[in-house]
Amino acid sequence: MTLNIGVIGVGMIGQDHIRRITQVVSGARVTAVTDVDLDRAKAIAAGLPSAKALQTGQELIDDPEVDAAIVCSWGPTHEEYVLASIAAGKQVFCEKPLATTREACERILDAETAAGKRLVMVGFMRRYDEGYRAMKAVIDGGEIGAPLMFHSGHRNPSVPGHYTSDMIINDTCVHDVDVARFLLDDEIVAARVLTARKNSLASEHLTDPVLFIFEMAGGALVDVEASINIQYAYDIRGEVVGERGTVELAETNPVVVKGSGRFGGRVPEDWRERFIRAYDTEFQEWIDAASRGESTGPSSWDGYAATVVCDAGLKAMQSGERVEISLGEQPELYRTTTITGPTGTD
Ligand code: NAD
Ligand code: ISE
Repeated sequence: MTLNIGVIGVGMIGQDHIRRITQVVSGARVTAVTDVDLDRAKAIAAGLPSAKALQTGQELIDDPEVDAAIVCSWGPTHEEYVLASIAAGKQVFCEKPLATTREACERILDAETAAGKRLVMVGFMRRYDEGYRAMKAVIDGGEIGAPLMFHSGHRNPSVPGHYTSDMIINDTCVHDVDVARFLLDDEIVAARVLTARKNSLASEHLTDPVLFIFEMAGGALVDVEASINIQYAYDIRGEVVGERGTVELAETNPVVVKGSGRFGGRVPEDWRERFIRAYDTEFQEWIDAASRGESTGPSSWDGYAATVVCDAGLKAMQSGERVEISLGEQPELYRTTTITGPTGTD
């Protein structure tokens, strides 16, 4: 079966996912696209063999030639399209964040639990990265003992002009929040944020860099160093310190180059390059599951948890205080597939 996909929002990542569906992964094709910038949607559709440009996201979700939707529009618009997909009974892949407020995420949890089956997957692609998967296998295998600390480094060379001061937490660190829950298989119960001396290369309105610190329910500590104007490259780091050993992400280069009295390798330019294989795996797993009418991967609960932690992070950044986090009771629907399982289906 070929899964017919409709794409809502055809900006940077929407176009990258269309390339992936069309040229890299198997079992799917793009049959419809939409964007508030309709000319952009028309231009993208014109370059595809079987896609039409539609006026709105709702029209796309209702279209009989769309089996499943991908939401790649701006964060505050995600809730509307995820809810519409659930109402239509269609599988939906939503780029992070699931939604930008706790209340919006709760409305999605309520709609999905009322539907009685998982329909939503959230685009936390780090769970599909070979490095993070290998780290998790080491932790789960017990070799380093119980994990005590996780140091995460998230360095962006620059950010787009529309990036606001809150986004260092809810657009950038949201990935570290999810990967901490994934690696440590635990929920976050408190957060604080320290701001360092400001990078003079950052725009006036941005806070950069920050140290976002979480306490896990089981007592482990996580520190995330986030930089958004570090110029030199897109550099993602991670190290888990256990009771009797450590595990860390290796550099991603297949070769080391020596010359002119130095040795070195390439550091990725941006997230597209660093996580290219992770996005491919993420999409193949989603397409395979959606074609069977099933869900897989990071759930609405994972999206909700990440948004609630980021809300707390924003409060902590503004107040300078430690902020406690309570997620409330996890609905039964999500109990089998949260945190640990990017590959489990239900
Ligand atoms: P972008 O600005 O390049 O593209 C967004 C597109 O959505 C634009 O073309 C815009 O016109 C369109 N749009 C906005 N509101 C819309 C609406 N209501 N209906 C239809 N189209 C609408 O942004 P981007 O970098 O592609 O990011 C898009 C989403 O993907 C964001 O949620 C972002 O956080 C996420 N993202 C995820 C990753 C990742 O690593 N997983 C990387 C980049 C972006
Ligand atoms: C971007 O939206 C992403 O999701 C990238 O993965 C992240 O590294 C970057 O900071 C975000 O702006």
